[in-house]
Amino acid sequence: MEFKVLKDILSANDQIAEENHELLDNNKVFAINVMSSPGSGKTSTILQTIKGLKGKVKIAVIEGDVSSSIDAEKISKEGILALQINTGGECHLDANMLNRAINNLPLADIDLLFIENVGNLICTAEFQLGMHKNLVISSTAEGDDKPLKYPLMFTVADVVLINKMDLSPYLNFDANAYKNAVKALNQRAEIFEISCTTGQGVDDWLAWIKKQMDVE
Ligand SMILES: Nc1nc2c(ncn2[C@@H]2O[C@H](COP(=O)(O)OP(=O)(O)O)[C@@H](O)[C@H]2O)c(=O)[nH]1
Ligand SMILES: [Mg+2]
Repeated sequence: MEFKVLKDILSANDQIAEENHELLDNNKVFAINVMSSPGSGKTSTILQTIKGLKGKVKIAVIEGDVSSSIDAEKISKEGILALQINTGGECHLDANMLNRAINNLPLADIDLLFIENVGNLICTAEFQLGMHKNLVISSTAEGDDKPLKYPLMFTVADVVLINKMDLSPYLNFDANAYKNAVKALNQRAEIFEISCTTGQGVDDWLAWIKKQMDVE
């Protein structure tokens, strides 16, 4: 019974996710759903991307958090449109929340839309939002076993970033073990090693986005 209820909720969600996808496509907005555990570097990655693509692409950000608008304020300070969704306790964004948010955005003036999902590696992966790509971020400080512990997250990823590479000399993060674990779940996802603090590897990540969006 419980299973059936969950299935019904998910199929209703998927229908709205399809609507979201169509709405974004009709307005030529490329949208990325950013997922990770709290503190891996979602906001930092979005800020680095804004810095790298400013003047080339028009960016907007939807911030999903259980509460507060701290991240939306950080984005707004860069002169970028940021919309905050507070889930009020829910551990993930769903397609309906996104539908309301994107209907409140000036889509015709946006090329690239980031969705910063609620920080966790479990339920965020279960809810389709209708975005174009799923970005999953891990940081070296979390350990290299996350793909083994949270397989669904890494199965739905289209691209994976290993952030905080500047800290790796102080940690025992085995990048090869991590990458092999991701590849065992998902052959499709490209993996980049970056540091939002030093800027290491960020150009490779920016090149990936530019390729997806077909911009120079
Ligand atoms: N050393 C180091 N710290 C980082 C890096 N990226 C982010 N941080 C720090 O990690 C903390 C969490 O980052 P944040 O982007 O807010 O993570 P979020 O919760 O996933 O959005 C902040 O204090 C950042 O300054 C990095 O590459 N290296
Ligand atoms: Mg954040």
